[in-house]
Amino acid sequence: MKKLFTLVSLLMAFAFSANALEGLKLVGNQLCTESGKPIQLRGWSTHGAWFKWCADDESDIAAMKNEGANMARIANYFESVDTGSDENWVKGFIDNCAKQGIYCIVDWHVLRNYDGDGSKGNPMDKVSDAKNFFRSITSYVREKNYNHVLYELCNEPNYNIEGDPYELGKEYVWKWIKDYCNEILPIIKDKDPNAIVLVGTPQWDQAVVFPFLDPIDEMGLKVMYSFHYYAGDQERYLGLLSSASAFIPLFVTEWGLSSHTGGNGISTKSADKLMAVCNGKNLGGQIISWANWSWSAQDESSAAIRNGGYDSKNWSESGNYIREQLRKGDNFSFCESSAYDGAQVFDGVNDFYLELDKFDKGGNYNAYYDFDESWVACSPIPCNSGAAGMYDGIRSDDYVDVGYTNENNPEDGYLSLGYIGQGEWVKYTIDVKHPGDYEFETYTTNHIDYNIIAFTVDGKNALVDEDGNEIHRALELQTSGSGTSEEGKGYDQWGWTTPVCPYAKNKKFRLRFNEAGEHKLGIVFMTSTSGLGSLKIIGDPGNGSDVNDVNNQVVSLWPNPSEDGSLNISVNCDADVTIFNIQGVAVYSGKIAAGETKLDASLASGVYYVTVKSENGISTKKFTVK
Ligand code: IDC
Repeated sequence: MKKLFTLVSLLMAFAFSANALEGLKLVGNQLCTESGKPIQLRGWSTHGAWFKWCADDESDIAAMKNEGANMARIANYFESVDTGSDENWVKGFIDNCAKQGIYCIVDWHVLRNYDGDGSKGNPMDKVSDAKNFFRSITSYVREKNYNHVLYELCNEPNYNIEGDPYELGKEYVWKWIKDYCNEILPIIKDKDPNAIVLVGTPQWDQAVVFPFLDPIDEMGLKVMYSFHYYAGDQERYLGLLSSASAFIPLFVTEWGLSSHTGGNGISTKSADKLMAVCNGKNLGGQIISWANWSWSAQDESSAAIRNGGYDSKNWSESGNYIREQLRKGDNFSFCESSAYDGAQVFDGVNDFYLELDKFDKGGNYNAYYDFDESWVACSPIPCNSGAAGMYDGIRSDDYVDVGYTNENNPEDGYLSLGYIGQGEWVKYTIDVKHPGDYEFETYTTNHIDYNIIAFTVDGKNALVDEDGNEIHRALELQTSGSGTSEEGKGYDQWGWTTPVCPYAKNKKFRLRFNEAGEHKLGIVFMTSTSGLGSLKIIGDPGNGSDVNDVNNQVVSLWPNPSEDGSLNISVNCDADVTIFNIQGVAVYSGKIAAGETKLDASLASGVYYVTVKSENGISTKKFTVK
């Protein structure tokens, strides 16, 4: 039977050999084909090499493809639990994927340190083996001129202690990963610089805040970050994927329908939620690729195949669930929400206080992501234990937990967000009258939580530092007053504070609105957070008077559209000019004097924003290059 299948698939491979795969690239955070079309890679991960009988010749890859997969992940375990790293198996697998015309991920399967104290998954422990491995694989890929191979540098770096992803990853694991990337990325850059590179995140690929809180040096490569999910017992992490999607390119390089042990039955409800997030219901509107654990006949619920193998159609429940997902093909659906009670108006001149109870309409997954539709205990990890609609009458059909900052005297305070779990986000429709970068403050308590917060405008990062750069895209809320941060205390002590970045403590941060008009402002909680009373966006009085209005100082911008990438700009005071592309990346910056200036920025065709900053303020205008 297997032979017949092999013959048929070889014939098919021959017939379709003209179907060469397109290379992959990133457009903003979105994985796309070379021609710029968003693509979702879907399929299975292999088990370790000791189960390679399920993934050792071309018929195995053909069987995956036959079920609708366009990608396979090769889990190259490299330590004593199995037969060790098997480079030849990996190379053969790469060849077979090429023949079948599907993409593949080469995964250096960091799991734990078997030689050390048996607990920590520090990728640096085996860095010289990893370097040899990636040198050999990238050389092979280059020699064969392949463009279908993605590299996953380290499966699941971890400290092997259950708990909050931020706290535990903070001290150790992200530093390990950064050091490791500094060793491995140059090897990839040398031999296969156009490949997609997948970088693991702390706490078994769940602490996805680090890449945008404290970014690595990506060395100009196309880097995406891994997230892992086990439906049986890890639903409390799903919001992290949903929220991080607005900030970084993500790839679910491993997920199972089982619990994280690989066993304990399957949880299709939780799996459905992951599929919805991957298919576009996430803050960033990102289409997220995934690989399911596992393509094997291991005797555990996560395995796709039962004894007897796929050619006798002996699929497991997990296998059948994945086959059903694959059969659906592209099945995308994005968040939709609308203003609760008209847009909240920020005139750009006066300080603006966001009314937190007036989040958008549209419900969970659309207007917000709130983990606990019903109460869920999730000890020992701090997460959202609040009841939906904490107070009767306040949006009680929704799950966002709204309370008062002053319970004894509600009039004297704000309606606040509370019981905030990691990965939750809330959207507000806000009408911005003057574009620009604005300072802000938050009304916070004396908290005990980790309090990492981020902001989006229209699903993209909105945080810039005082130099206008988007490097650190998450901040830490500061305690109010001098209160204690002991557990259970300080929740009722509120005050205005300015969030700071723990990795750039002296920098000031601002919220950027590129254009006037209605926008969706997203407030994003990347860790558990004790409470948010209000957000104050500080107005710029300069925006109010005609004399100081920098908008009026831009006499004109022409031609728009520009034909050749150059642009004339006319201002009546000295100013700094920065041009951003549609992804928010600065592509030009310089100083101009009052009067007319021709900017020769040699811009490629596309849509851009030019920001003009002078001592009087800031203004942003949109233009197009043909
Ligand atoms: C598990 C396998 C199991 C094997 C074990 C070896 O399912 O058969 O005995 O590895 O350590 C991961 C890992 C992945 C695990 C999987 C399930 O990346 O190697 O596979 N899992 O426990 N992370 C979370 C879950």
